[in-house]
Amino acid sequence: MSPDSYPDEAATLHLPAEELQALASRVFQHLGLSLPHAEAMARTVVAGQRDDCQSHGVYRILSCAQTIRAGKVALQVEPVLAPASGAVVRVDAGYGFSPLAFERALPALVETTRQHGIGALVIRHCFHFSALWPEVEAITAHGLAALALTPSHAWVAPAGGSRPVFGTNPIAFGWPRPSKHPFVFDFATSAIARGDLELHRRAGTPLPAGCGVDAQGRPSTDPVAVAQGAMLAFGGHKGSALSAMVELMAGALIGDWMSQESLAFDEGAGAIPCHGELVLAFDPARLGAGDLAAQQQQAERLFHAITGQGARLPSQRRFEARARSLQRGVAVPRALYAEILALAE
Ligand code: NDP
Ligand code: PYC
Repeated sequence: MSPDSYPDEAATLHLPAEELQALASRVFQHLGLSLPHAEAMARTVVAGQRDDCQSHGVYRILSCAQTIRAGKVALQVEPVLAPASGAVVRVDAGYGFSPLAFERALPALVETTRQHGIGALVIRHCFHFSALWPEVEAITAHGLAALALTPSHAWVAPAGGSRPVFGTNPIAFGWPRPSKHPFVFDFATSAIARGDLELHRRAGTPLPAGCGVDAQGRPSTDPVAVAQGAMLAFGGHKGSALSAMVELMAGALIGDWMSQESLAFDEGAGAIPCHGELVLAFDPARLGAGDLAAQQQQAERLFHAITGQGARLPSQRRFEARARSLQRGVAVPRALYAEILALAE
């Protein structure tokens, strides 16, 4: 869904991932973040850029900078991990950015999931700007399946309506595959992610049809008009219901804000959303009938039935981009690189 805004090789830099990581961390520290936050955030945005996820790659440094300027995010706060309670792991991000809270809680989530067969990680009070696939992928690296949900800001109208209620509310799922990249999907429940809408606005290109309505409720492909009106859920009433589920499960269920509350807290500052996240993990070795190899073979038959007819698995494009980035360096548009460098000055 990204606008094809970076096709020009002459306008693109290729940087080793380590160099981009060092730059992103330096910028975040210059903006006032503690070293652990800066490093965790840099890992997140560099992973997005490395995997050619333009709306959640290093472009996100600009929206994080805007969020910091808005003055609401805690820059030095240490996430507080509560003692494990049954299968539930809780971490309070203290109104800091989310990646450090996830990283700090991951070992406890893995341990509790191995113990109980299922684990729930509740992250509360975080500013959330990232894609969810890095999180579910990190969980699959431990041989566990994972599901992650989070609200955002109320930008999306329910099916049949024209006023924003839902966030762009992503859902990500990961399934571990021995000796292979995991099966991972991760998508907004809106027809287009807000990050991609912003990239269309920056590039001056229209949105695909069906992504939003203007302030009068008329269908529009103008990103500015849709930002003033409402985005639409993907798949009509089905995406709309999934989006409501995300609000409930990663908002009301965990006692944190939903997208309307996040937007109200923003008070027009244009900062990234502030709310919670729910991450569920499942241990196939504990939930199955005791033959893990058979379970894995069963899953592989499904994947083969997909790829065997020429269809691709989700994340295949991303993993191919990752391999290219590791070989040639991570592609970054020169103009974006200059904007990021300017933030370090
Ligand atoms: P896309 O529509 O680009 O991709 C959705 C998924 O479908 C990906 O896993 C993708 O894999 C896969 N896919 C795409 N095309 C095909 C195909 N032809 N066959 C099989 N699989 C396919 O994602 P979105 O634009 O909806 O979301 C982009 C990102 O935005 C997500 O990472 C999401 O987490 C993030 N986001 C974050 C929010 C937040 O609040 N933090 C809010 C909303 C979105 P591949 O990548 O390999 O193409
Ligand atoms: O792209 O919709 C989005 C988004 C919201 C918060 C972070 N990304």
